[in-house]
Amino acid sequence: MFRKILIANRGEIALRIQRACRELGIATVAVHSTADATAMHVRLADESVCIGPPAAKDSYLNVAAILSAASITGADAVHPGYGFLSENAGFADMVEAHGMTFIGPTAAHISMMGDKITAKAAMASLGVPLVPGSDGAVPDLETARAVAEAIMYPVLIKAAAGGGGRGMRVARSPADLEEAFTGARNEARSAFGNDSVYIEKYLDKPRHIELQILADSFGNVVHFGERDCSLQRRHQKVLEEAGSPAISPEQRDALGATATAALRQLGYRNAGTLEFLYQDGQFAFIEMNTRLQVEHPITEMVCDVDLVREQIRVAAGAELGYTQEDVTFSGHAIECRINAEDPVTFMPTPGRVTEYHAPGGLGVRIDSALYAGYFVPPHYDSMVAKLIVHAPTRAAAIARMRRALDEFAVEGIKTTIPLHRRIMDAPAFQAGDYTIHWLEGFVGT
Ligand code: MV4
Repeated sequence: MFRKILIANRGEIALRIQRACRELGIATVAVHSTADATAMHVRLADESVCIGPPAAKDSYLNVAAILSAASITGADAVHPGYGFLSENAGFADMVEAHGMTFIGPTAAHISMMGDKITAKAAMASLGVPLVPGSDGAVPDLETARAVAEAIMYPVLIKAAAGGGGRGMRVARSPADLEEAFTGARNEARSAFGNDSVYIEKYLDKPRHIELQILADSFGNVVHFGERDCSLQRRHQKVLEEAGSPAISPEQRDALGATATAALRQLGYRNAGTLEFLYQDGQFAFIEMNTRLQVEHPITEMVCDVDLVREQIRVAAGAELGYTQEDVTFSGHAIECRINAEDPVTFMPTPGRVTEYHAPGGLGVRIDSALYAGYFVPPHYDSMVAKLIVHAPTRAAAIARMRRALDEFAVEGIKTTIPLHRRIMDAPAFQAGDYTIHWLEGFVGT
């Protein structure tokens, strides 16, 4: 097992990883920007190293500074968390080249999944269903026309290097195609430095459902069921549920069997998430995330598993030690992402937190690095807390979330707590009757 892990992240996820390390008896090294000198992840770590000025590109994305911090503190592994360098194959390579373990998949698997075209080709060859679309990259408008005619409009042009909705354009009819194709291509070139694009049939009312998997280095792969992440605004998830209100246990088992078989064939290891669109009773793979995700706690609650502990164990060369039959699902979990934002305009609201009181009681979990007196810096993501509830049924989880939101006190800055209260009270949410478009209609954007 590792003796010391450097955590290349900040905020709640740095704390989350520290907690797993502490329970495993592993020492922790925090890294921080000058803006985060008094942050909770620095205060609670065994050691800390300042790695640069506030801007993420100079600190949390500063590979040389992070590797130096790992070397001088004698860390034997690096956990990247989510965001920042977590899906940077070059960083994973560099960590390993410096004689340390990157807690995640191989650089080759990160690269394969980072390019959506190679990710889809790999999954298709292993029997995972896809949205109908082009066979790989679409080099020119003429090819785009032929593909669109074959799969029928509406179609979506997507960037191979995409994610977060950038470099994506809908063409509803042949008249839209040229502008969508050149628009997607130009946006992909400027956003990612890679103008490779592909085409899919546009699904108009899907749910966004993802499957959590975990693999060791011995070919053991298990899944921990699905999360429904359909409640999003401008490609930012707002609330997630495990399981999905739209999926039966039989559908979960079938999808899980297909996905785990595919990842076993690929020789994938560590944690990963397969993203699907679900519409008209069909799943279609769209992307894979090769890291721990923000919403992993809801899976932990329904499966009673510590996913970060498992990531560390398998990275250290341990076997999973259990099989799919040992994974059980109990009750329902919901996560509300609490952002330092105006709940109506969604403008970020950095500033001083003057009062802080977290809810508690049965089935309530808070993952947050907030404290009374903390100054929320303006330089990073606005998510400041995750409120997670677990209860025997979905209705009981909604009731529990409602009362936990009412207990939650964050003063001095505006947060999205009032938005989550409105969602809990919405009949469509209570019925589980929503797609990826529902929230944007609900909040009026
Ligand atoms: C789609 C789609 C409809 N049809 N693909 C958006 C981000 C990217 N990761 C995948 N996205 C979508 N791909 C086809 N063929 C609709 C979206 C989409 C979406 C997907 C998941 C969650 C939120 C979304 C919001 C808008 C569009």
